[in-house]
Amino acid sequence: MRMKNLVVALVVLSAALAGASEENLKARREFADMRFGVFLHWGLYALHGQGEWYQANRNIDRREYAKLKDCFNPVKFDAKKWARTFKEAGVRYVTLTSRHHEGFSMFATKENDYNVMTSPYGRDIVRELGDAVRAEGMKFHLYYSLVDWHLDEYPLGDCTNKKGWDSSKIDYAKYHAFMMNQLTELLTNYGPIGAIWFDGEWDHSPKTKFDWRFRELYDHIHALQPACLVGNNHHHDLIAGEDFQMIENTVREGQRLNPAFPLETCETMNGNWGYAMGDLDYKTVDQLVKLLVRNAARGANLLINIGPQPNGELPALACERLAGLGAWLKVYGETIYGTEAGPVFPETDVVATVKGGTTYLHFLDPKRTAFACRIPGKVESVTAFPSGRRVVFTQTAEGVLVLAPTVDGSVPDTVLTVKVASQK
Ligand code: FHN
Repeated sequence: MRMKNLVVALVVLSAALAGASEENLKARREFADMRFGVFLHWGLYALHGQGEWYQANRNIDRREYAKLKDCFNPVKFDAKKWARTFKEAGVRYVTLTSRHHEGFSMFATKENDYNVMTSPYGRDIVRELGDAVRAEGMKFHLYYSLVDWHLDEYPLGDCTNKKGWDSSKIDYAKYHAFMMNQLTELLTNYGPIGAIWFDGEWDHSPKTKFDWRFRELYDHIHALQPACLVGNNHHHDLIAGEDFQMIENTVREGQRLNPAFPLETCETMNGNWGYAMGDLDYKTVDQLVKLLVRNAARGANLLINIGPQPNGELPALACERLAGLGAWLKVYGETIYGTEAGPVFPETDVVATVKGGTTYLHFLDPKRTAFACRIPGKVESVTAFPSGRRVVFTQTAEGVLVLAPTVDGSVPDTVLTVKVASQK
């Protein structure tokens, strides 16, 4: 059975076991084709300009921290402008923190008043961004924290800031109901949500065997929106009810992955998730292109993170990098979107993506002058991408393809298109 058929069979089998709906399976396939998303970590923490863990890292009393709500007023936020920036960058979906560990909701929740509607800004950021993103033809996903550094009911975990906590009020049943209700709000009031991205399971170490009651959360999401994908940043194998796997920071050799499920890896564009005014150490466009290509070659979407500023603007450096990625994708997108993982060439800087009978070889080292690799099937032609110029090749009886590629040092990635004869 060919690789693609095997993957499809595994998807159908695992879906049957997990009871995934047709809409959900379709959404998984579409998600797997997207390859490029933007992650947005935005909340009260932007006001400090020191990342989203500021409250916990500095052990700030949560009642003092909560006063930031009265200063949240990102007057320069323009959802349509953000959405155009992402669209131009070739982004296919946007994942926004609806509520991060600090507990502040970026939407009009009725569950508590620690939310954007009671801040001076008083506008529903989830609604505005969701509408704008969908209007540009992209999908809208929501990050949702399992950890809450504000609510008394949240059961203190290993990483939780304990200052200002009344631990006599801890009540997971109540907190679980709070999450269920907020998920109802998010999945009934904001149009189609492409995915819910859970984060924070690691706050309770496996030793404590804390029961998050995930299945109830997952089933609730699927009951409200069957096509909404569920992912959980728990850093271990998928559990029943999850629809995609995620890895924080790039996929590495030897990581255990389940080929039956779409894969996403998230990465910071600088060194922080939330806005950090002291961190201008952004990856270059060249590095970001390589990251995107390496992820695609492993069958993963890249979810690249930006921390929006407290005034409501995206950092200029982030926009510049997005524009660079967009310019690259306009030319090379065909070799990334809708592709699958290609053959692996260990210990080389050459990676591959595959679409049907076409293999795209990506040469990521500008100094490489020759290359030999094993390509499954009989090679019919090799051409430079995008020029279409013919490249001389030989293929041995053992199926080894020998090339003398002209690597163009002025681009981050020299691509060759290898067409393989269809197999009967
Ligand atoms: O604690 C969070 C962190 O702030 C950020 O949201 C990242 C994104 O993957 N996830 C957690 C750390 O694993």
